[in-house]
Amino acid sequence: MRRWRLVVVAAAVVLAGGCGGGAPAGGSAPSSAAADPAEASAGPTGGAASAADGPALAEGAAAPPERAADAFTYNPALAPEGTNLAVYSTSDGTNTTVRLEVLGLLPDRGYAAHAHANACGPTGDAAGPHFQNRQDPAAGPGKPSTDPAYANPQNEIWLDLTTDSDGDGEATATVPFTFTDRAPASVIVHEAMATATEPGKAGSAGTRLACLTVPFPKG
Ligand SMILES: [Cu+2]
Repeated sequence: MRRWRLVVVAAAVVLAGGCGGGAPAGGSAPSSAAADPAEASAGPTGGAASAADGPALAEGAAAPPERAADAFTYNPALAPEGTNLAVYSTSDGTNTTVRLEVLGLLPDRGYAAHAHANACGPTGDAAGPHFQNRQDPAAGPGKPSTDPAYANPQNEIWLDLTTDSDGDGEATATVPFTFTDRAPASVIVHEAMATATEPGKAGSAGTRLACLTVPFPKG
């Protein structure tokens, strides 16, 4: 927790400098300093702090596919270019905690988000289906899992969040499994404001707005 006090000081300096606005387009120092006011203002919620103690597994400012490397926006109207995405993950050997931090999405809006099976690519589809710990045998290519027995936030990693007035937000998910020879490879932010849970629609969250490739460690 000591780190957070330093971070708050750094954030205060940044804000005093009048740099509280949109997402930084580049440069790791400003983006990491700006990433932390959201963290500080949201406060410690549950296991969020423990997932934050290490470095981000992946972080990047979203760019259109023709210029993106690891962080993509497929819809700049809803996920503006420059939106900063950062993902953290820790495991205690039994559970896995994943945190998503966003900076610079639209303000005061819900966004559904999940860990997906594949890395990001030129289109949102490249990331494949949601990562599932127990894979739904009824799902397959072009046929997403919509059975709540599999498409649920204990078997998948759901990171739905609500942004603040600056468009910043975060979500933390703790799931009762660890990664094996299979691990997710990205986090997708969707158009829907929350992930559906009802049978036949479970896991659905609308079009894919943004994607961050994340090298989640395999077990
Ligand atoms: Cu998703």
